[in-house]
Amino acid sequence: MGVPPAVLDNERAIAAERAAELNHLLEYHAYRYYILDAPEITDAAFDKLLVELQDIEARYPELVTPQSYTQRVGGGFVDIEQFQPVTHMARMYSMDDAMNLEELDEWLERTETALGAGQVAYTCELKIDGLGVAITYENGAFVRAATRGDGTTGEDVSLNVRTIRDVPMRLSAAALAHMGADAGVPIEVRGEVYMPKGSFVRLNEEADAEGRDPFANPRNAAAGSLRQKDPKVTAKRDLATFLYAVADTAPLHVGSQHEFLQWLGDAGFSVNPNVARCTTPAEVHAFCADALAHRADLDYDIDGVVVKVDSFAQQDELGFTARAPRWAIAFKFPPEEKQTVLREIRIQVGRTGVLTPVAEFDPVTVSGSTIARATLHNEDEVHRKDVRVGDTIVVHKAGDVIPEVVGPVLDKRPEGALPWQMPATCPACGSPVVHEEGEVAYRCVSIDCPAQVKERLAHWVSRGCMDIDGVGDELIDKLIEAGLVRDVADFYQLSVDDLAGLDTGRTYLKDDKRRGVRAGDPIPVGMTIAQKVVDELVKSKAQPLSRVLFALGIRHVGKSVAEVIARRFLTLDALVVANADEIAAVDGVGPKIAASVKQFFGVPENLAVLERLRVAGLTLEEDLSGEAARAAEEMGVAEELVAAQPLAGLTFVLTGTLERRTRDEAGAALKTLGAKVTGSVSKKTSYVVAGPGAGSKLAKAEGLGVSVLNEEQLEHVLATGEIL
Ligand code: 3BA
Repeated sequence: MGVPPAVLDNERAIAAERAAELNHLLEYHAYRYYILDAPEITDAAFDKLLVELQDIEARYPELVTPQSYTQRVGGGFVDIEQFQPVTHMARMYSMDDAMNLEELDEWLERTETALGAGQVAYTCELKIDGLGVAITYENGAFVRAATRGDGTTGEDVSLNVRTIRDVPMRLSAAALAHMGADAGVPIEVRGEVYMPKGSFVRLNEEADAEGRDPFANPRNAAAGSLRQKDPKVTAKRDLATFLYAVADTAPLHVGSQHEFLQWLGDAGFSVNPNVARCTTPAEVHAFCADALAHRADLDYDIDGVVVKVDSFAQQDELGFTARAPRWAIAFKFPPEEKQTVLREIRIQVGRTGVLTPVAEFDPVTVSGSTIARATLHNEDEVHRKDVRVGDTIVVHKAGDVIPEVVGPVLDKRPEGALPWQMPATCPACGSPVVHEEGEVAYRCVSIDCPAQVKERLAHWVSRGCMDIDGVGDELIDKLIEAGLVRDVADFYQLSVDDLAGLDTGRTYLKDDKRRGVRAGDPIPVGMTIAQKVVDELVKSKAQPLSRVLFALGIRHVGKSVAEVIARRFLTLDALVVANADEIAAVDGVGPKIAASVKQFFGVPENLAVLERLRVAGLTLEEDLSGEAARAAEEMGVAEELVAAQPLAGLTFVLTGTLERRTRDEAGAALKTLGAKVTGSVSKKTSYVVAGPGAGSKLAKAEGLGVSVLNEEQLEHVLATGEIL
């Protein structure tokens, strides 16, 4: 009202210009950080630029493009469908393999004969064990990414690849300048998406803590992450890339593989630094030997070396077979597998009673470390592999990290070796084991199975739980043996006297006349240590409810589930009386978890332990006070409302355009007041917030009779917690 249209146009133009500038800055600083590993600005300064861009795009949604940096945090751009088929610009060939040095030499000889002995230079690259992808740029801007697929057609994974931080959204000006008059020609670069080993280990630890199945190796983890339906999940996975090929080299104006790699690096891509231009077969050999020797030191998996004829002119002379270029060969590393003898399949009883078979074998060195056991996960897995006690087995390290039994060597199977069977009774307590419908796991359901008791106690004190330092596995064994601790509440009755004098499970290594001890004597817990343990126990009483919930070891309640439940209910008392529907309504919790929580609180023994914890002085509350202030400040809602959670149990769906906040911001603000926000309308939806331009969701809400709020009503809800 009252603002002339010309002024608005002008403001919009200024915003557009600033958005473009911010995008360039963000791309540049991301490049400094992720590719060059030499940031020029702090993380906070970077975040500030990103927030400024997000604000502009919130005000002018038409400025959001698929290339915008905001789309990299897993925003999801509506115009691009995920997993649609994509035809590659040119075929993505396979490579011929050389399985050993003889085969590599045969290829080198053939190549030298065809091109002239001593006339060939080779580019040697590490063979990254990731997933092949093709990324397309038009006029220097990212347009799409696809998996390799069958080499002709792959799947559109643009949304997910956009979240990979080392993939540039724009090619550098220098790289485009190098293309000269061809700068406008679309290019399709190719390479591998991989997950660093360290990130793989962390991801699996998380999966473990939350009761999800772990990934077998980094490659599977990368594949699973790349094929996520929700790019926000991919954005949180630490994926990275190495580029090494292109559909058509002509527009790049380079004459060889090493010049091409240089161009890729200049353009802003991540290129593996471990490459060499070799001018003799002997140098190629040396590169392969060196790569093999340093394989374990790299933070990513490699499964060989790719040797390519360097000169494009010479590549053209050799051409292709039906399947692969004649100018390249993949020298595959001999698999790092060893044979050993399976001595025992031991049953491990976890804290929730799950029986896990573990292979115990003669120690062998694989990928630089000695291994002697590997989990066999469950009964199905043992039968699928059909490993039997006494078998000679092949072992390796999945993703170079996790020991794994590959399978038996059938030729070496001793006579009379019997197929393995899950025991009918728990090896720790002798009670019958239960195999629940539709579950792979067998469990011991005895409440006081000593193995479970021990695991539960160890879980309680562990780092992510109550974080009680100084109470290790050995001490827990001794505490159980001495009859001092049977459940977690017993910890809080321990005195310094109880602890001092218990033996630590370790023995003196040397005689010590002054202290009157001899080598081999058990080392007792001293007063200092005993006092420290008691102090740690006292300190742990202040742990928030979320920690306690996780520490209790309720089935399906991992760290993050415990956190969302604690934030919703705030006190143990409120949670104990909540019904399953209320628990299931928490974002990130479902009926299965809710049922498990209710089941736990339905057991009188568990309630008795909780009561004793309360008497011992544990807080059993979640303190969101500091957090409420922070969330309130950030979202522009009242702190009292964040504390009161007036929208708990209500589910909102947002659709159409909002003026005052973006949909994401409005959703986040609703969540701080306790609401659940979902993407699709169903019978369970409490309210649909519809702005102008709302389409099918609004129609569906009306069809289902779900109440619809406009933006003004939404602001009222956020300001007062009440619905008009
Ligand atoms: N170089 C994989 N193919 C590779 C371009 C050719 C090629 C690979 C490579 C065909 C790696 C087959 C799938 C494919 C792009 C076709 C590499 C690696 N070069 N360094 C010779 O590190 N895994 N894979 N990908 N085009």
